[in-house]
Amino acid sequence: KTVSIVGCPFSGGQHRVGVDKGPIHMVNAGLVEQLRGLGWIVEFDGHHQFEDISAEFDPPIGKLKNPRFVSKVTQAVAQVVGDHATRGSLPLTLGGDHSLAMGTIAGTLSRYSDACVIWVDAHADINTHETTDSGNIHGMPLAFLTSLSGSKSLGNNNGGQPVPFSWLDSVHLHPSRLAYIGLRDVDQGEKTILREHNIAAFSMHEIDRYGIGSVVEMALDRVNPDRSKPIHLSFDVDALDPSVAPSTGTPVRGGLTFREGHYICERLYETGLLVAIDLMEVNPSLRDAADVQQTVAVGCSLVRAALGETLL
Ligand code: DIR
Ligand code: MN
Ligand code: MN
Ligand code: MN
Repeated sequence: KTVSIVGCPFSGGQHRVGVDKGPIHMVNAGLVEQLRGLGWIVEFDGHHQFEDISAEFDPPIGKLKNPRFVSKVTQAVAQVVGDHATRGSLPLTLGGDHSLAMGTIAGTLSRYSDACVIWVDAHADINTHETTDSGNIHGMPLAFLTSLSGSKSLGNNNGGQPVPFSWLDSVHLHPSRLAYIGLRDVDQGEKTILREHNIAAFSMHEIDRYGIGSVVEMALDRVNPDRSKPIHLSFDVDALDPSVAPSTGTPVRGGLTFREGHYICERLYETGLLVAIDLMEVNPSLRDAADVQQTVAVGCSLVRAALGETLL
């Protein structure tokens, strides 16, 4: 069993500097050795170098900020993740902001067209080009993946260059293949989308009511009833309570406990169906050194749980 670490020092999907340093900190904290300790063959040949497109050449399209840069980076990530998956290795993508999941999930779908997605986050990240308030693309990846947004919604003029996100036009994650766990800061337009598309969404309210054990089974029952389809786990560290993972760009109180976060990862590993993992939005520039160290350590620990670390 081989895991391929895809380090993505990218922050163009949101405005806070520092989230691009998340993957470097996680690797420096010893993640490669930790995963080898679990019996994995670990491939890691350095973090990805993304060719910058400066703001001057990347003005907003509609409300979307840095559209060309995000499109270019996520297209490259889709290729890398897809290649690892095709070789039979498990891609582990370290972010970086969550717009990267456009690339990771597109990559997973290129190898496993029937894959489902478990999205663990305080936020739904499914704003469209129309519903987004912030224009930050890290709040939008699922709209592009489900084709609620696409290059066609961005017009057809990009100075002779392909319109951003045209590479995603052929990618369609069906909304019935998506389940959320941990939501608690969902925009009004996103609530409408979740309802209209009948997307499986388990917020902190459901976790309080049923407990995390039941919620994970309920989520799997919706997207993977026979426990037979490949699973892509996309984990935004802000799903955890800010007391557990303080160093992240958009913390929201009332989040997952340390154990609830780890339980999700442990249970998904246990299914034997995990084919790709994302660990996103660790920002080592926010809060003090102890908070950063704690957040990075929790990120590594979630990854270990998703790759088979057990308590006994
Ligand atoms: C908000 C915040 N819904 C937006 N999203 C965040 O900008 O669209 N996602 N922080 O992780
Ligand atoms: Mn997110
Ligand atoms: Mn989030
Ligand atoms: Mn599409």
